[in-house]
Amino acid sequence: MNAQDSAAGGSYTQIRFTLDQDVGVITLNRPDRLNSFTEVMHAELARALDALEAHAGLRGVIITGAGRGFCAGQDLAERKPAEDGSRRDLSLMLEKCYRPLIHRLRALPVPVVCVMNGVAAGAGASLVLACDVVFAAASARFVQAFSKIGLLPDAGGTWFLPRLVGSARAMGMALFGEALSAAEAQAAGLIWRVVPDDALAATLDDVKATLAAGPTRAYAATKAALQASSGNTLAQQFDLECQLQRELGYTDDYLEGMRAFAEKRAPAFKGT
Ligand code: T3D
Repeated sequence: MNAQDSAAGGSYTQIRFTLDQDVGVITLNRPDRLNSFTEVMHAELARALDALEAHAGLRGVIITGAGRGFCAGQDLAERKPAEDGSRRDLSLMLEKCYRPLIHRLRALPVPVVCVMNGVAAGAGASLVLACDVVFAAASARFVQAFSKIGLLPDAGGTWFLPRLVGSARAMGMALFGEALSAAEAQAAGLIWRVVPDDALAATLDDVKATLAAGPTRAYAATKAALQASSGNTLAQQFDLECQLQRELGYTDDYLEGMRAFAEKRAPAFKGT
């Protein structure tokens, strides 16, 4: 194991994981299966998350996919019907793998940015929606594939979808499972920005540089406040804003931001 492997929590076979400039980049890496989730991939994602959570000074995380797909959800080869017709308890994998993955990403105190290179289906679509910001290639598409195999959206899908697009659109997407283009996803409020396919790699580099140089504590507070808002009254949210802004007012980055403004220069944030 080399030094970089060690920082990144060892070596990986179904994801690629790098951690440099205090930004983690996770690339789902089973391109011939459209990066669908296996138990091995979940275990590797859990290990990458261990490394991210342990990394002091972490400033952001980016998730993307190798090849033409982002993630086609659960690997259906792991769900081949048994010869004897016996059934399986699908909640087991949700509890063991999907629940911790989604919750850990949401709880990271840094922005988690999805750079969506291709199709996202089933739990792969839920993974996209669990990210804080999504940049999608113009050719990427979303498929709520669950109804096609007799299931409901899971991995948090029924929680994210109506909050992002409203219940009418969420219901249509979930029931009919039609593909949504990146442009349609943006118009519906599912994602932040669509970029030309040939600009996606540069977008990833830009996002990485932005996160590495960003006001990390302000990002963390923004993430916490926006996540809390859907369960809060306006008064509770105001209280939270006061508490978080009080804390940010004492940070080095706020002082630097004020100095940079007065000196008419770009701020050099340190994330502290
Ligand atoms: O534990 C539990 O089971 C509960 C949790 C469930 C969570 C879930 O995610 S359930 C939903 C699972 N996902 C799906 O149902 C999506 C299945 N895939 C598709 O509908 C389509 O492949 C896509 C819409 C994603 C993409 O279509 P397209 O035409 O661009 O590609 P393709 O030709 O269908 O797929 C390319 C290859 O990837 C193909 O293999 P081949 O023919 O080249 O050998 C295909 O079989 C494979 N592939 C695609 N999705 C999966 C997959 N292999 C395994 N698992 C997949 N999910």
